[in-house]
Amino acid sequence: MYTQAMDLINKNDNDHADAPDPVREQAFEARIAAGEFIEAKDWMPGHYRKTLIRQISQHAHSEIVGMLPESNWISRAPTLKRKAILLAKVQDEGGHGLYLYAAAETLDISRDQMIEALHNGRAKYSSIFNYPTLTWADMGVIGWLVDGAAIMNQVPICRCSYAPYARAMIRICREESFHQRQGYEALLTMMQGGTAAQKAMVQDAVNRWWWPSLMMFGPPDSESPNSAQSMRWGIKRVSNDDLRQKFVDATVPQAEILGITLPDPLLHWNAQRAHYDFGPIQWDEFWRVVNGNGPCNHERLKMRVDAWESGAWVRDAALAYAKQKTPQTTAQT
Ligand code: BYC
Repeated sequence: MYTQAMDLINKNDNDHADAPDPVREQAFEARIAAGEFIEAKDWMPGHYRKTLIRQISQHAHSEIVGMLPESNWISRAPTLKRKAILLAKVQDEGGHGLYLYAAAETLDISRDQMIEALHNGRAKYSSIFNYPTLTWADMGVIGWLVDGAAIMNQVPICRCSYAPYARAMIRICREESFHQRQGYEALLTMMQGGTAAQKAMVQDAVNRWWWPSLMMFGPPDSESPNSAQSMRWGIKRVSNDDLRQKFVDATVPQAEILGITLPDPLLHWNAQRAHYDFGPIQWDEFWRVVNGNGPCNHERLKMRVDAWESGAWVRDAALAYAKQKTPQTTAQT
């Protein structure tokens, strides 16, 4: 069984973790420098713990909010096969959210606290999920570009210095890889055997998702306030700009095979750098979306809050049932 529960925080050890402790801090930094993994029961500086809670909980929220744009298309999938694949993918994303909430809980924060932070706007989730899914081709493009960007970003996190997060990411990345491939295969089917209208639908979806996918990697390194410390601590292993470049380099040849045009007139191979150059990203748009003013921010958050409120009776019933069951179980063991 997959669990994070074996590594519970040693409360006494971490109660005062946020207070400066130069001796322990030095030992911690030495462990990080030696490439050791940190477990939940180990001492860690307060800032390391807070940075992890911020990143892991935002990652978990992204998975859960990320279910919404795709679930919109489950009932409209063109074939039974595509419907089964999409259902499985959306279900996987729910699972990813749960692994990640469980990983964050090892840092002494409750799931209710994290959900509350999402609902009141204190916690972020990925900018990409604030764009609408207008056609069936969006399902293929989300798999190809959005999950493709997610894998590029998440594979290095499998080596994150915080072991419970790293372990969760190993399983998530395996599933993300299937997500990316099913998206690419759906697009290939439309581009190779589809009608002119279907091909135009794919091109339109690529035009709308390309730039927001590049924004997923976060602001440029020079404007990323968290990167330097997160890289030093091995929470992030590769910088925002380097991951973005790797993604562009990997994606351009795939676009050529698909026969679509990426919507960037400045995109070209730079032999000197041995990388693709690409045009400027509209960072104003990125910050607008991150700060709550994208096309679907309001709708996405409302759906999450409504689902939480209308599901309250299920949580209450499950808790009441568990309470009723507990003495009986204890008596039997
Ligand atoms: N959207 O200093 P920076 C998925 C925020 S799940 C919104 O570079 P950091 C998928 C950032 O949080 C995709 N906000 O931050 C799911 C920070 O604000 P705070 C999610 C963003 O943490 C279902 C501020 O901007 N993946 O792909 O060093 C289906 C400054 O940024 C974004 C993860 O969460 C953004 N795009 O680096 C399909 C992976 N970018 O927190 C697919 C794990 C930046 O200081 N997370 N911000 O208020 C990471 O790798 C890093 O957190 C990031 C940002 C690269 C995202």
